[in-house]
Amino acid sequence: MKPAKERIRIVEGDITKQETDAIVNAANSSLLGGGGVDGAIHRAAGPELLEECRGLGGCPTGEARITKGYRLPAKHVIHTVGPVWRGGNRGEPELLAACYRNSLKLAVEHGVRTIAFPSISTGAYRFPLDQAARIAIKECKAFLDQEPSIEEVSLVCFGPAASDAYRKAWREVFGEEYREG
Ligand code: AR6
Repeated sequence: MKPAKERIRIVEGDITKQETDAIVNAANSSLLGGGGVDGAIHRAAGPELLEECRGLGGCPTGEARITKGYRLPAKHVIHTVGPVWRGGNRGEPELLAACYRNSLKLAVEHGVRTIAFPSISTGAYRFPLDQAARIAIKECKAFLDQEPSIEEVSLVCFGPAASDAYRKAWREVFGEEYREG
């Protein structure tokens, strides 16, 4: 098994374009669409995605649900609901960590080998980016250390500020610079 640090990538771009087995959506608990990355995923996937989501009956914060990807390059969409930042003392860090863990668990159950995550909760839900990036990398590392079936996790950064924050968090978690490739 390759070490976790060789199976996690930091990429800058649009998650709807990722050609991974699954992409993760930063949804809200209704699972009926919204703005940000959720809006972009629903637009790119087409109306069948909303139809399937209607049948799921929502999703609590910290949990995850899976659907097909429809018109997306990705075969599956894993919808997870991040916490709204309310100052950090309402269980937000643990709930965000649970989003990564539960999404990866669902991915394994569905035979997903490559998966792309957006920076959950760091847009409309206002989770501080530096802390969220650290949680994302730490949780992906811990999961991959225990689970050989996931070949690649892409952490998709929407712009250079997010990409810088993830690189900084990488140094904190792995104790070395992030290297492409
Ligand atoms: N590809 C990758 N990342 C993106 C994209 C994209 N196409 N578009 C935005 N981001 P947000 P949240 C980044 O607000 O904070 C929705 O309305 C963005 O820069 O999408 O979890 C839902 O329905 C940010 O870093 O999600 C919920 O109501 C990150 O994605 C609520 O927003 C997350 O920002 C969820 O809020």
